[in-house]
Amino acid sequence: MKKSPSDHFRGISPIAFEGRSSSNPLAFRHYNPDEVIEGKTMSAHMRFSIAYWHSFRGTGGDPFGPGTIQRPWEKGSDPVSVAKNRLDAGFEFFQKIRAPFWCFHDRDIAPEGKSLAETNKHLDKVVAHAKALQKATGVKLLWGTANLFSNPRYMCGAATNPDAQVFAYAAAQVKKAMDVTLELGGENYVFWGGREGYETLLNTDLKREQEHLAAFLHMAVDYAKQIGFKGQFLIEPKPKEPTKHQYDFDVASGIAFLRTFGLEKHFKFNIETNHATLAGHTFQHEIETAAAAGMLGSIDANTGDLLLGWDTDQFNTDVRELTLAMLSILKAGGLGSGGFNFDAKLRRPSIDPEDLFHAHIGGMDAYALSFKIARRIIADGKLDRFVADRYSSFDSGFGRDIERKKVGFRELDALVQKLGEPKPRSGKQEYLENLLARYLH
Ligand code: XUL
Ligand code: CO
Repeated sequence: MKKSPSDHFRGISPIAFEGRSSSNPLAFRHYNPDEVIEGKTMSAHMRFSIAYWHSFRGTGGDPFGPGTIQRPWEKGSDPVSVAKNRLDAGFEFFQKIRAPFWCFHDRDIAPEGKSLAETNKHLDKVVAHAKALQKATGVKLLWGTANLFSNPRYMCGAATNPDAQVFAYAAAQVKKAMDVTLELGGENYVFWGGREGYETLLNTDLKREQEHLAAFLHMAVDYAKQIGFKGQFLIEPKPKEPTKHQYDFDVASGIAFLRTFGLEKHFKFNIETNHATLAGHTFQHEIETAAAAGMLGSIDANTGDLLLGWDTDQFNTDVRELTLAMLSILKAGGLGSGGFNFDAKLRRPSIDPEDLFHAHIGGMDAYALSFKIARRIIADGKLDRFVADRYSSFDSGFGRDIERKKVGFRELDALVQKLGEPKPRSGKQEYLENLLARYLH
């Protein structure tokens, strides 16, 4: 491992793998980045990424009180030098936690200026620093994105704003965000439309707004071609929060939107666990829906709270949920250029720099363990055989003719006159839940 250029997390060494029997809270028990599985290191299998906005910009503030989290490196003579010091601390953390990737929004890494031109200048200075840090540490950019939701100009949306000048501003911002993502070798570019939706239909032309969003995404596709950006575009669905209704509600509505506007070849999905829950789905449901359309791209790894109805962005240590997700991801052939990005934040009272390590160690270990369990389940084949057998009536005879579109209602009517009532067959859910539990415990 290359040496970190700073020493902000004093007293914490790079996290080592110590195995299941370890009781060291600052060690991995399941994630061994260097372990080789099927010719690839665990690090390359998992492609873990750190979300800069939560881990280095989130303050711990909530609507009822200010920030709490302590970040001794937040100093410097001007906002750009503070941003650079923070980035040093960030890369030190990425290295010490053994994450090969990071992700950011444009406004996370550099301060806004008085004009777009000044903001872009700030961004260029910080991006040059980030590029040097990437080179020095070997940490790479999983994806970049633009923050089109914090600045008050976007209060009524960015690409779906009723004011064409705001649309234009958002376009200019994404243009620059794509430039810097390319500059830093980003493997993907994410669109999360937190304000692309509405608060009330009383003031909203829904059809026009959706058309504008599609026009915006087409412009992004065109611009990527112009600058030679070859990374994968990803839509990150979320049903609500901050807007009452978000157009990229879930994966299924995202697929319909992309296909309606001829964008489906250019986009895949970045699926976030907590967003799935807010849409009334399981994490696995969203993964399966994207995979079925060949549009599974990347994961924003987090979870919500069972008893709270908002996006709490917690670290996920639920091995059962993650094993089911991993099963679907592995069966879909993996995430390709995507990865597992910890879009998760510390709880407000978790104020020590060390807490950032505990949080990520827990998340990484849970994912690594789930990866191994899911591989065992697949190798065993029992679950797959059960499902294959359940549909086996479509493998031959008239079942196969149905799948091959060789028969219609007339033929099937004649068949039923002959065969009579189908024999009922148990779905065996409880048996399967017990089978799953045997792999987990
Ligand atoms: C918000 C969210 C975003 C996106 C990137 O819920 O998940 O942080 O991941 O804009
Ligand atoms: Co996210």
